[in-house]
Amino acid sequence: MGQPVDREPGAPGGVTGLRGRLEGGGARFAIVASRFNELITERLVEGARAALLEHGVAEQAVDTVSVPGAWELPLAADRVARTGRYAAIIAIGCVIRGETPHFDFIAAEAARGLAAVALTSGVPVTFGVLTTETVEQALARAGGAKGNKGRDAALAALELADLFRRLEGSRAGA
Ligand code: INI
Repeated sequence: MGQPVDREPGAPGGVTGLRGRLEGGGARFAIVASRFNELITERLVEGARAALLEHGVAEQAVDTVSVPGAWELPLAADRVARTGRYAAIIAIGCVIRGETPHFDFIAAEAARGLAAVALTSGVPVTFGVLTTETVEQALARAGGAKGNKGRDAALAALELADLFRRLEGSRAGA
């Protein structure tokens, strides 16, 4: 018998609900982070790490993998997913339009590539990659007035990891 499925009654139309909890104990997580715009990405990494630890993940259960830029995130995330060691991967990066005419290519390929890794591997890959017009907008989302997108991505990773653990614990017809 697997873990009991948490069914939430009262959803519209009598549909039962299933939602992951923010409980990371026992699971391993990887943070795959790019160093480009490192002042920003290191804050996103710290936000992600803090969120994981706050929700029961052991310090030794968080591995951080560093790559040069957002372009390299999908391939690195793919390699990490293939190890089979992680309940979820948090991708961290920062692409700022003002700094490159390549913005659209880098931002779009990072997003497309990371989504593809999640779909092909089945390992949740959450998106803590900022795509902003200015450094100020990025700073605001890296622990400033607009929160910390690294933290948000870690919370999404915790939720999906628990959701999938629960789904795997359920049985057809149960
Ligand atoms: N990488 C980023 O993560 N953000 C950027 O804003 C950026 N800019 O501006 O060019 C950037 N470029 C590097 C790129 O991701 C690769 O690391 C590089 O092209 C080597 O493959």
